[in-house]
Amino acid sequence: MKTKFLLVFAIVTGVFLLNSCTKKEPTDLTQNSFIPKPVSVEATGESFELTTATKVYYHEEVKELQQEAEYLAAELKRILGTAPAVSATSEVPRSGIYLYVTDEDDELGTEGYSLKVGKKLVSVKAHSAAGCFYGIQTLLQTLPAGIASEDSYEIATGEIRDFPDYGYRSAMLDVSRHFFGVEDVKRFIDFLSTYKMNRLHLHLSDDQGWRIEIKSWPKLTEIGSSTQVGGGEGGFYTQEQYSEIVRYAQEHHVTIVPEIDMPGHTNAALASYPELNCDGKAPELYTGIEVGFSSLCTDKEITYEFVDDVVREIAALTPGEWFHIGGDESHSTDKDDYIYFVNRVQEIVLSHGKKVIGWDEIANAELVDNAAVQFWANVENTTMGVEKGAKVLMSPAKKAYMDMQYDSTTHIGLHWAAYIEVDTGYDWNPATYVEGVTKENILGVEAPLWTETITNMEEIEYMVFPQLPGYAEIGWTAPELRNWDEYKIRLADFGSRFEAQDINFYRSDVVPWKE
Ligand code: TNX
Repeated sequence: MKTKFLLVFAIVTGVFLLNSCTKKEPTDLTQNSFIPKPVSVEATGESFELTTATKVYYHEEVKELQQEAEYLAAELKRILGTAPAVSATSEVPRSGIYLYVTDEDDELGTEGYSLKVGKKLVSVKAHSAAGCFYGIQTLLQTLPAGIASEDSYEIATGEIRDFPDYGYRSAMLDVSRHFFGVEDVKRFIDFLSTYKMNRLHLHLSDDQGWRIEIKSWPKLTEIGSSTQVGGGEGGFYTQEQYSEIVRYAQEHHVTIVPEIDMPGHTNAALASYPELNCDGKAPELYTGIEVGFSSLCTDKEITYEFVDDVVREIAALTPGEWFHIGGDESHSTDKDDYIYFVNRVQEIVLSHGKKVIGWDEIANAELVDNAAVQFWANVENTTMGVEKGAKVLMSPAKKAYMDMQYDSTTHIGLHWAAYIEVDTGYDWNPATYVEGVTKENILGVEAPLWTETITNMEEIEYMVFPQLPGYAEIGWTAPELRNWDEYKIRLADFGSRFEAQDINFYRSDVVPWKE
């Protein structure tokens, strides 16, 4: 009798235990970790079952949504092992995942979205394809990061409503000090878009290398691209390759902002064309890391013909509205010459249909309408820019420079501005960081990665993770919703995602990573 009872007991507990192991149903959407943190998350206590039979639908009136639906299907294939079917529909489906665009619900704005997870239907609603793409990113964060391990997953039901604090959320990659090929740039774009960043600033020229083909000035790449810091072989993008980057970025709702740094940081151009030098002599190519020694000759007309050709060719390949003219650290250009040069170059940029952005030093010139200054170090320049009517892109070197070492033991990176641990990088508010520069003056936030010490993708990853998700959150999530102690817990949950994506990240001691 007793043994029989024990046996029944064992079977019942066994079945119960087995059940609770195989069917883990998450039922509280608010327990998920999202980066950037959404505006609001409400749970409704049930779950949606995602299986290999789940279909992805998009509203047929909005053709661009096909691309978003296919993107989602490809991501789900990574997780489920097979890609769900994608189809256009004119009606709200009863089950599956449904993407649609509407002009209702003003609060969402151009890039916001609402993600509703019901028991049978997941719907992503937005005003634009970009908004749907961001809803998809959030949906993907409710699922495991990795490769198929089960053939169905439960997603907790509820609603997420979300929209960004700033419209310009950016990172910069310096491809001049060390050159990075198209595939590396695409991976970098993946990093940005996963965290809802929407601009990639490419630093395409500097003393150490000219990195984009200019058909009217072919020696820029024949000579000027042939090396890099440390003397490696360098490289450049053909115009076709640059266009491929632009296209890939567009598909991920990222706009490329090209930078040609001038009048300083131009040794590679000066070495390629002697006529751009005041003394008519080409300097040697440069592979060191000093700054501030080179300048285009600001009183030769050929300089402006050169700038006009370069801006015209790049602008024609760049659908985005901004052109970055650099303008930093022109220590070997006389101040009046600098102002004269920046004034003329701004007009050239406007004549090719682009808006002007430059490092904070350009505020010393007369700024054209709609110009933006990028704050990196100098508060006076930045407030002068604001007084002249410019918007500010916030990239304080002490907070947002991804090439700064985490601490004195970091084996790559610089520390001229600061050591930037993960908490230091996260814990600041762009709208209060510079006295006199308020939210209304700010275009957005950018985290630059300079590459004097960074030579390959693994090193990029180490400096960019886990910092980049934090900068993305600073751009997306309003400051009243952010605090480090809560963020670090969410960030810790992302460790397994970084691993699944094979990202070589810095396991900072200030983040409570899971085993
Ligand atoms: C300053 S930031 C520079 C760059 C360097 C960087 C290294 C800026 C506008 N100029 O030329 O690469 O420091 O951190």
